[in-house]
Amino acid sequence: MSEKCKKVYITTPIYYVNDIPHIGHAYTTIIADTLAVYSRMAGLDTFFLTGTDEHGQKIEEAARKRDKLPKEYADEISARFRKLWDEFDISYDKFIRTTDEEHKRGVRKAFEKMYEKGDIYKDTYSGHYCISCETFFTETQLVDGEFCPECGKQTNIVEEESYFFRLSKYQDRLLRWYEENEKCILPKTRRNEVIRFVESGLEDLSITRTSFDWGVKLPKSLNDPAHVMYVWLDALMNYLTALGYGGDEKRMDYWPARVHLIGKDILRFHAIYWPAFLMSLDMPLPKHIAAHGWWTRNGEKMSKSKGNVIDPKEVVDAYGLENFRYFMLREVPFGGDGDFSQKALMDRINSDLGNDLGNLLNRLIGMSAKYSEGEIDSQNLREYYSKELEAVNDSIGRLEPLLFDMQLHRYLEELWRPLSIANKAIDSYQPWVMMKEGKTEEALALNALIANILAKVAIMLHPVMPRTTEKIASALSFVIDNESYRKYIKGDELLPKFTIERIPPLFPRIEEVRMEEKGAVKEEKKSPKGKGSDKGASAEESDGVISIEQFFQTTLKVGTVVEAHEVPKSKKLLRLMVDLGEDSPRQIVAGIKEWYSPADLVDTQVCVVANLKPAKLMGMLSEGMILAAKDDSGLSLVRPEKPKKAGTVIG
Ligand code: ME8
Repeated sequence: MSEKCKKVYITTPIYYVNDIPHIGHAYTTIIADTLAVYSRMAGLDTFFLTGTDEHGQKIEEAARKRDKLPKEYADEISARFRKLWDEFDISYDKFIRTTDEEHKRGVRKAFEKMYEKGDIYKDTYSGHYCISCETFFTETQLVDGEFCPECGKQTNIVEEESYFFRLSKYQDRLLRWYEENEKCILPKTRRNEVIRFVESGLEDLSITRTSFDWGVKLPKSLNDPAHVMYVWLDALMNYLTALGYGGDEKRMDYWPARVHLIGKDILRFHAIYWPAFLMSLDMPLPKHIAAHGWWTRNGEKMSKSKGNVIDPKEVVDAYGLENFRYFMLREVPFGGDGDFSQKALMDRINSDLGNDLGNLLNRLIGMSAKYSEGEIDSQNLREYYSKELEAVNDSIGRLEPLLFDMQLHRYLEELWRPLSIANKAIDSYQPWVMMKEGKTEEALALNALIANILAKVAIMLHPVMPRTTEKIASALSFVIDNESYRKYIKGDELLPKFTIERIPPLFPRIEEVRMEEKGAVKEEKKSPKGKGSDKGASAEESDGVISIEQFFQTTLKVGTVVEAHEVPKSKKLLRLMVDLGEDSPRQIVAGIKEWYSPADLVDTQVCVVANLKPAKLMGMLSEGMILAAKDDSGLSLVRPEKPKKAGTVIG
């Protein structure tokens, strides 16, 4: 790592509190923790941030479904994340919540600054909004004209007054940044993707909403209480507010971030919006935005409906926290997708950890007990094994850059080379033969070689397996800290004379799977929503397959249109009054003006989603949604084949 950068700021995404933590969250957090532990050990002043993202329509709805207030619900889930990270010994320095007052103050401050700079303006927004992804899409981005290109869910047409951020203004500066900073987005293939996206043109970004309430209010100076901030502006700002931005500024010297760790699903927000916001705030840009791939289970997407979502706690209880950490980092090249299977996990534990590492320590304990009552002395090591030592040092020297380039699987691969040198040395020099032949000095020097290799490996493996490596170090009579790192990794020192401690095997062999195989649904049911996507693998998703109970959560009714009106200034919307057999007709605003005129609709029947949360479109309340089908030839309303009484339930 460059000496210039003495302060290291590492972040995870802040996780949505609409669902409980799962393996994907654990993965990001474990990578970030590994980097943080490493930089602390390397003597760098490190600040590691994680937390929860608690605002937005998605959370408001998740809370309502459970009959809770959003804050009450957010408190509960946020605490579960925090508890899990504590149980997992995650060494975060701060756990931020977007409902924290200091955070909200910082976000408002940033908004004010961008506004004063002329980067924010007010206009009317009309677009397709996906609540699940909290994102607007243009018509051309939608799948089949209505489904979210990210998660496949139905989008809603939203037309409302909004503040916009001049994202388009930053297009050229962003492109220059990607070009001049080869490693700003890792892995590099992702950088190319981002460049192509930005080159295709950026539209200004709607950054406030009026149709719900659960968010950060605008600064008082704008005097516009109807608006709350777009959840992504609010969320991204956490990286700055956690350092005191807009408040005491206490930790601002950690900025810019060394790395924002994220999953590939949220790259666009981090690689485009976030640097543009920072440019607007005249802040330096992060060094790396590193996007990892997606975890599946036994080759299948994880989803609640299949019941195959992996609870990281369950894996850890069954196989051990540090084995799990090692597996996740070693199994998949960073950026690629990974598959979780118990077999793969067991193989890694039994083979890499048990055979290559654990057995080496056991062999050393056994040999040194036999030949020298456990005493290990490095004094003759260089004389007999300088070639091996050099090869080991070469390998160790290649490691650090791999870590901060996020090549974590290669880091571990390279770290196993010294172990293989050690194991091979025992097999080829056969110390038991040397002892028989009276070459005691050589045999004891070989033990010292093994001990020194184990010490170096333990130090470099420490960020991945903190406790296990502490046990190895303690058996070898040293402590893993900046001092030992400087002596044995950066420097050329060898372990002083010591007596090895006998410790029980670190990686007892695992013969049988320890977790029940869940959700062994082999046949992938075809999603009616067309394209699936990355986001679909997260725990909250259902891949489009729902139970009959879930279907009946939607109330569909036949309605009779009693009035239909154009909406002034809107190209897309019509305002209908629909009789659903209730006391009075409901007002429904529908985006169907391109295909129907008001006169076509009056006295006809339509099918209505009757239990949808009322939404405001262009300031008008809409109390339901009309069903329609759209293909290349246009849009048609879905209607009962024969007239039915207004209010008849469909299903
Ligand atoms: O997106 N495999 O939060 P989120 C690997 N609040 N990683 C996965 C995964 C999987 N199957 N599923 C989730 C948000 N992740 C926003 C972030 S940041 C300013 C705001 C990981 O709870 C991955 O890191 O949906 C992904 O980016 C993150 O969880 C998304 O978490």
